[in-house]
Amino acid sequence: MAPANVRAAQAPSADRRLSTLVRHLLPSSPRRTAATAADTSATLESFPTMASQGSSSVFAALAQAPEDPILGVTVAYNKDPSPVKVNLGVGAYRTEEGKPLVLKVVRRAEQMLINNPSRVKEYLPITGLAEFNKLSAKLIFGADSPAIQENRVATVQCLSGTGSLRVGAHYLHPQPTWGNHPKVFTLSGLTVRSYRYYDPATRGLDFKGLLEDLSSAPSGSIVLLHACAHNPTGVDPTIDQWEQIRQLMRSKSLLPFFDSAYQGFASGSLDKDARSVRMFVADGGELLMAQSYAKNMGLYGERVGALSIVCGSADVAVRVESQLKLVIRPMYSNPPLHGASIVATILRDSEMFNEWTLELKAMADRIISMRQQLFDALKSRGTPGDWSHIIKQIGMFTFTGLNSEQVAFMRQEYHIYMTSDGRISMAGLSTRTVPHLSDAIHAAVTQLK
Ligand code: KET
Repeated sequence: MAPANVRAAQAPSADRRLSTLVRHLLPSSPRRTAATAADTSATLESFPTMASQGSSSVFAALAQAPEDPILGVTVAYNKDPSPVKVNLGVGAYRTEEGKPLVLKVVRRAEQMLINNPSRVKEYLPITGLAEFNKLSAKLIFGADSPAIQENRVATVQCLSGTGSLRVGAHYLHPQPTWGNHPKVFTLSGLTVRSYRYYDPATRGLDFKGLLEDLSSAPSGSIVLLHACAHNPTGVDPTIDQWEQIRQLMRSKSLLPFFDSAYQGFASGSLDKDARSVRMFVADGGELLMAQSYAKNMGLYGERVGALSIVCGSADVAVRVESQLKLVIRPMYSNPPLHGASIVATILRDSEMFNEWTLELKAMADRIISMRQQLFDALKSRGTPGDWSHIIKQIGMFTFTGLNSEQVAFMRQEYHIYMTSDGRISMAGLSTRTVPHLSDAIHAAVTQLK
C-alpha cells in the first residue's frame, strides 16, 4: 500500500509501554511504519523536568498547541458575539431550537437511579459494569448473535467511543476519516496507514481504490471500518460492497476494527445500522468493535462506550479480557459508573428500550429532513453545482465539497462555523437556520470558485 504522505510516528515512552501490552492481543501485527493524514501540527511535546537556564518555569519552552480541528470550532463559535451565528462544527445533536437534547428516556433512567437508595458509588471492576457490557454486545451484534451465544465476545466498558478505540488500538484508517482517528492510534505507539475511501469527483465511494488498497495490505493488518454513517463523508458502502469487502478481508486475514459511533443515526434503525458488523460476525471470524453512546443516547459528556472483541473461541475471549485489563488498569484504572448505569437501565427494560428507539428515530428523521430542506433551498436559489450528495449522504454530516477558503469566507461573512474540510453537522441545523446557511453557501460558491 502506498499512501501519499507517509511519515514515521514517534510514540512517547509511556504510551509505548501501554501499546506493548496492547500488542499482546495482536501478536502477528504488521510492521508498524507510518501515519497518514494525521494532524502533524498538533504534535505532543514531551514535558521537560527542569527549567532551562534563565527561565523560572520548567514549562516555559513548550509551544502553544493549536486548537483541535473539530472541538476548536466550538471554541471559536463561543467567542463570536454575532446573534446570527450557527455552529455546524461538532457532531452533536441539536433540537429545532438549536438546543442540546437530553432524551426523555435518559432523564427517566437517571431519576430511577437517583431514587434507588441501594445504589452506591463504589469503584467498578476494571472491565466496567458487567450488565452494561452484556447489553452493549447484544445491541450491536444482535440478540441472536452466535458469537454471544458461544461466549466468544470479550466486552469492556470504556470512555466512550474514543476510549474504546484507544484501548483497542492497532489499525488502518480510511482516507479521509474522523480527524481524531490517526492521532488516537499514533499516540498508542502504532503505525497508521490509509486506504482510499472517498472519491471527490463523484462525491461517493472510491470502491475500486478501496479494494486495491486492502488487497495490497499485508496479511494480519488491522483495518478500521466505520460501521455506518461514515464521518466525515456520509458515504457508506452498499450491502453488496460490504460483502465484497468482507470476503476480501477474510481471504487476506485482515482484522476488522469497527468504529460504531452512530448506530441508529444513519437509517433510524439500530438493527439496520449494525448490518455491516453483523455480516462480519456471522462468518465466524474475529473482530474488534468500539461502540459509543455519545450520539445515539445523547450521552456525550458522560463518556460511555464499550470495546468488544469477538474471538474465535470462548477460552480465547477469556484470555483477551485478561489482557484488556492490563491495558486499562494503568490507563484510567476503571471506567465511570453513572453513564453505564443509565444505558443499562434503558437497555434492560423493553418499554424504556422502545421509548429510546422512538426518540432516536426522531433525531435521525430530523437530520434527514434537514438534508432535504438544505437541498431544496440551494436548488431554489439556483446555486451552481450538483448538490444531490446532500440528500444521498447519510448520518450526522454532509461533506459539502466546499473548500477551506469558502469555509473561512462563510465564517467571516455569515458567522457559520464548520470544520475546514467543508463538513457540516446536519444536526446543528434547523428550519430557521437553513436559509441563512443556503445564502452563505450560495455566496461562497459564486464569489469564490
Ligand atoms: N468515532 C467517530 C467516527 C466519531 O465521529 C466520533 C466523534 C467518535 C468515534 C468518538 O466519540 P466519543 O464522544 O468519544 O464517543 N465525533 C464527533 C465529536 C468529536 O470529534 O469528538 C465529531 O466528529 O464531531
